[in-house]
Amino acid sequence: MKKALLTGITGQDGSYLAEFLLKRGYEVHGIKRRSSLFNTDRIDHLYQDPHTENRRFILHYGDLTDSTNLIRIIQQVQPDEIYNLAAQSHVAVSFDSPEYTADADALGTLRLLEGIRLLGLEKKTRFYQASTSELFGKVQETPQTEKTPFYPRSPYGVAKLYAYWITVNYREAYGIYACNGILFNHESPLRGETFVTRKITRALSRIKLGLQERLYLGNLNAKRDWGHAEDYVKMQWLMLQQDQPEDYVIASGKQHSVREFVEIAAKSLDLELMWNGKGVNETGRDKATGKTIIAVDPTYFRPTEVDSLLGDPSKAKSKLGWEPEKTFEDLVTEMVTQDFEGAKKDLLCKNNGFEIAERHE
Ligand code: NDP
Ligand code: GDR
Repeated sequence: MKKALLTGITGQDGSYLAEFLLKRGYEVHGIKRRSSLFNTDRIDHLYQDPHTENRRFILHYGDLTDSTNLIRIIQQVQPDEIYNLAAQSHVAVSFDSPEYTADADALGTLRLLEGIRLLGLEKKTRFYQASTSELFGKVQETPQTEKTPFYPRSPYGVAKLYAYWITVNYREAYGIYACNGILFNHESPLRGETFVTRKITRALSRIKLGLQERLYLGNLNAKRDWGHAEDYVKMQWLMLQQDQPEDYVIASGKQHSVREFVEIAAKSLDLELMWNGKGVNETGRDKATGKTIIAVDPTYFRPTEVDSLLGDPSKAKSKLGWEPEKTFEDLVTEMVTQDFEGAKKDLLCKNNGFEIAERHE
């Protein structure tokens, strides 16, 4: 039985990948951080009681900023594959916490690779690094391929640049089977609530049911290449199953703006929109038309923005057989459907006298 060790198992990709690997018969080990509240919502359906015999889903406390702890876990697990999915993954937050982002995202990757080397696992343990389209940043050519030069535009992007190159370096220097998946934005109903897609589907669902007044966003003109996380984690696994370790762009090859995402999500909820909030009354709807207001709040602008990303997944198509199963429209529908169901539950609680927490950024 193969053993996989996942950092970031409590995140969006960690949850999908853990499920995927369990279905393929792996013993899955995950590193979770200690937190004052439960942080395992996304993987609770996979949980196996520690007293279960032959359990194949095992969690370890750990943190990417703590090398001795990482080394101890790798030593204990002796994994065939490590997937480094953990990161301070929010680009805007990286401007507020640049040093922590560098520690976790850049040095965290080094700590894992050093762990493999120090424990003499160079020939046994394969390593996947969650690299990102944010490496392209201020894009030098469109669409972006594995050969497009990097120009990161945030402390997050710069930290991930280090992680990208240290992965390449350990592959070349020590012969470790190590790969970078340069993944473009991928979303799902499990996406964190403060990333723009989930923020939109959640807010519009709540507006539809009268639980929220309006939606404040930043740059509506930013364009992204959005895919579905469930499709993308399969590629993370496939990258580690090849004869030779290589780096791959994973993208849908299609692009939409934030504004378009709002429009499509609103349409699926049958909501009429009005942009910019001019002439609004206090309910967040335009006085004259009653339409839902989307207002721009400069708080959400980034000091340096990545305006436009579009990936070319040709290499992954030809070498890994990349063929995503879900379209952009499937993605939006799935996210809206789930968030609308969540909003309906909140409304039910509210109507029956239970308080529901207002959760915003
Ligand atoms: P999430 O933000 O959903 O998950 C991040 C995970 O990392 C969480 O499990 C989080 O734990 C954990 N984590 C954060 N900091 C630390 C730390 N210091 N030590 C240990 N664990 C930590 O990210 P995604 O699942 O969306 O993304 C997975 C990876 O892929 C990330 O590295 C991201 O940067 C990268 N990526 C993501 C893309 C996307 O579009 N989703 C595209 C390209 C790359 P906790 O739950 O406790 O917060
Ligand atoms: P991104 O994702 O920065 O591409 O990083 P995010 O969804 O945060 O932003 C996408 C674009 O939308 C614009 N935007 C807003 N973004 C947020 N979060 N909130 C807003 O209110 C808002 N309004 C407009 C942003 O300016 C940006 O242009 C994600 C993360 O998952 C990274 O970890 C990953 O590496 C990259 O995708 C690929």
